[in-house]
Amino acid sequence: MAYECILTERVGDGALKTGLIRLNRPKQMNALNDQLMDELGQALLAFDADAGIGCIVLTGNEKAFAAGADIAAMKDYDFSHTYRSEYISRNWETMRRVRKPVIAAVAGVALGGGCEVAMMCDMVIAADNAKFGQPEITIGVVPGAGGTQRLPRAIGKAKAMDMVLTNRWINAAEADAWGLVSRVVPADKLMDEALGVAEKINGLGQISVMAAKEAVNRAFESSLSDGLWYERRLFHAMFGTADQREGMAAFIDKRPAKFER
Ligand code: CO8
Repeated sequence: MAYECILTERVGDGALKTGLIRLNRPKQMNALNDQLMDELGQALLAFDADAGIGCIVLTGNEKAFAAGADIAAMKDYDFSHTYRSEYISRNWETMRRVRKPVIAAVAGVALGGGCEVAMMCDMVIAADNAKFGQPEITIGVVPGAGGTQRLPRAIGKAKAMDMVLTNRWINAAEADAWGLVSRVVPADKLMDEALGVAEKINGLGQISVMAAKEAVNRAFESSLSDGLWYERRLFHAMFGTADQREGMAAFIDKRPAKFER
């Protein structure tokens, strides 16, 4: 499939590959317009449905993961248009449907919708030059794709309010300390690290990987007792898989496991 605003490729040497998606509007700092978000949604769903792909890595370029929603495109929208067309949810919710792990590799700015897209991913790996912010308040709006909801869950109310109300940007070290990102690495090692993490996950049992992602995400959608019940049911279900038998037998036999492919 030919895309105009993103680049895609399959990466890796193992039986399961990584689906790599690069946001590719460099002149606009990867500002997110409808076409880009439509293409991103299509690419995510295509990799998710591809039995040869274990993990997806989403990245930008060295200056920008994404500088937010495309302001030039949305400046003339009115309430009627945004409401009727369900601006944002038409193509911004796709990430939630992806069952395989999605890793954001963030260098440069992740602002507004860019920060929100990173937060939709399952893990965020940041280059040491990464900057995160929610500047919507400075252009007369509020975050619209999860900034007021996922940010406080990630870093707590006090820090989230600071970022959302004052347009405070944080650097990679702060994002790491505050729990917004999983790891920080030197900028020139970003893709090696993200693809290495993906490759590690690709080597595991796919059913348990998808179930683990589902269970962690459930923690944000349910009470503790419901979440614990859900986790326990998934744990029990794993005993119906060949990967459970192989994984445990391999441990006992002191050999690498050969999971189903
Ligand atoms: N939209 C459109 N164009 C952009 C955007 C953007 N968000 N960000 C940068 N650009 C363009 C600039 O207009 C400029 O274009 P040109 O060369 O034609 O003038 C080019 O990218 C380079 O930008 P700068 O010259 O400004 O480069 P600097 O290095 O000086 O600054 C910054 C880079 C810091 C990223 C700066 O451009 C900036 O502050 N950008 C805007 C950041 C912002 O406010 N983002 C939030 C947008 S609102 C949002 O994301 C709401 C999300 C809600 C949910 C989703 C709804 C769809």
